Amino acid sequence: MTDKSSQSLFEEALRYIPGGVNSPVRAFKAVQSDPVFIARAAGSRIYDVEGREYIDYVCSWGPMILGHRHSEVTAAVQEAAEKGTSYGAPTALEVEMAKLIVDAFPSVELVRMVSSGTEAAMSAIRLARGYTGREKIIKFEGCYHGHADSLLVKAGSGVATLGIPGSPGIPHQLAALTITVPYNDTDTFIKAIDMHGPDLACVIIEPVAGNMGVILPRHGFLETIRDITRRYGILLIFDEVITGFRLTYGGFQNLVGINPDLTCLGKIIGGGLPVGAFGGKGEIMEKLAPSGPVYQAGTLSGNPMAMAAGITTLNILRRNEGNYDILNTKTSLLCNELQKLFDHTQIPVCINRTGSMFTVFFSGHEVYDFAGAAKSDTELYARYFRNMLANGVSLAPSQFEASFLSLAHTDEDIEKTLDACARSLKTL
Ligand code: KE4
Repeated sequence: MTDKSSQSLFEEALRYIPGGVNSPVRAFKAVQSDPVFIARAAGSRIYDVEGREYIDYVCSWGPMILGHRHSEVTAAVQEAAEKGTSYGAPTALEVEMAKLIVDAFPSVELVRMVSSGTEAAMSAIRLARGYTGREKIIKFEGCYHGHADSLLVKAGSGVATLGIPGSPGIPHQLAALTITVPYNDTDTFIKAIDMHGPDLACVIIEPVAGNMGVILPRHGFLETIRDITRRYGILLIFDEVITGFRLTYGGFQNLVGINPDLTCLGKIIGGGLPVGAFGGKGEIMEKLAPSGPVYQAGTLSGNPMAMAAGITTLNILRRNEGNYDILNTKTSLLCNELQKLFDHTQIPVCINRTGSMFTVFFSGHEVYDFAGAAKSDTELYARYFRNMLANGVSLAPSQFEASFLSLAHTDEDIEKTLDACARSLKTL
């Protein structure tokens, strides 16, 4: 373990890494803090380089559903490493992972492994464009599908109009092919279809949004999207990078009985190692090289260590169907008790939860789209985050992220979290 502090490590990191981090949200800018450098983790806890212990609700942004350093996952990775770390050739592990995914997702007949959620979404969109011969896509405001150019696009001037770059470096011509629609806004979605339907290759959506904070689809929203896209020959892509194996042993699609044409996965299926996947109908997936003309590739796709970690994680989730009830019950208890604490202090919050993912929005209104999420008091969230961190609880360092429970979170963890919250609210 390093003998350096988070502060000294951050100062050094800034000399070699843009912003001192390898992914922006870790810089804690949204909560006006300097980042905490983590030395190790086990179960529901993470430990910073100065030895401080935190109850962890980030869970590496979703993958650690079993908790950190699960003994069987660690052993599987060690065993895989003993055989070498990468071959650049097919392995039995990739077949086993593919079979697990196909067996868990009725909508998935073939699946391709990649190394990140960004790759999964980027590749799924290229496949949709190649399969349909069309170029435009629809995404939803506040949904995040990784940082591929076509997806870092924000709504144009009017609603459902052609997109504009959401970041420097994205060609306007490309951004213009992405139409952004408000989440849960069926009328505007239909308007966008009326305007662009014959030119649309796909619609991509987080069936439960996690990247503007947790936002659930309103009744009929997803069903309408599925019905209309089917009628227009537009591929429907469910981005289940977060929700895949988070809410049930499969996807949110299993719970709502909707079959998208393509599904993106990541996070949990890698057990904490770099992973992504996209899969769907065989006739679509067969268009991918080498069976078809749509090119997609990856040096470390299906990496044996990532497969070993992911397969072990999925097998543990699968062998006890009660796991999801445990996760849901614990998260429901936590959120209900958090609500009571906030109600007691008259601080208006909207707590959105499904399964073991949740967000405390510092807003007095129901939050059902990005505009609503954006009305949250992010300053207050930042103060809450800092107080909770000081009280030994690690939450998502942004109002617009999801927090997660793992199977390692105990009733004692929940109690300690509620105590930390009560103390944190006193000095908010
Ligand atoms: P990655 O490329 O970060 O593996 O996955 C991109 C991605 C795709 N789809 C969804 C629904 C996602 O949530 C993500 C990534 N999630 C963020 C957190 N909300 C990753 C954390 C980060 O960017 O550091």
